Amino acid sequence: MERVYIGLGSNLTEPAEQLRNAIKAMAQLPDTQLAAVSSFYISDSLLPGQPRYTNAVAALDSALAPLALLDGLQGIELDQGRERHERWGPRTLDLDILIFGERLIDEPRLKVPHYHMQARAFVLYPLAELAPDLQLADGRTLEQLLAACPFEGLERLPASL
Ligand code: ROI
Repeated sequence: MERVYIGLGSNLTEPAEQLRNAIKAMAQLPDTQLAAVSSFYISDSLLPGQPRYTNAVAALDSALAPLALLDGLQGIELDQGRERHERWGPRTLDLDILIFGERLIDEPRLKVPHYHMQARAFVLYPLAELAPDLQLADGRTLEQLLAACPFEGLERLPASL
């Protein structure tokens, strides 16, 4: 089993409900257990002109290979009505593998640690709820990334699940 952190995001069709459904679906993935879920956070889209996003991070313990887990997550995205139009477009559900055990993965379909997590408050703050002492496989600590990324613009929801 390896500890895996998943970033969840949605800005269409009842975002909080999308995240709750995705969490239930991830708990049903083969050879995988749901270990923890962060609070939900709301923030403006990094791209103007889109609805606000709801984001969270979940911790899984999984015996799946990284690409098998990615297939499972993409299946959940499709089940929840994800349509791939333009890159960075609004979406009912986005599931990103942020961290996969101690692994550094550089494949066409999957790069881990997730390339964009380092500067995104809506990823780093929920991740810090679950793993404040996390060190990335490339040596950087979550504490360092947080220090460079203000909480600014995030709204933490009191009740999430
Ligand atoms: N903005 C926020 N706040 N949350 C996201 O998950 C998110 N995802 C995206 C873009 C459009 C970059 N902006 C986002 O893909």
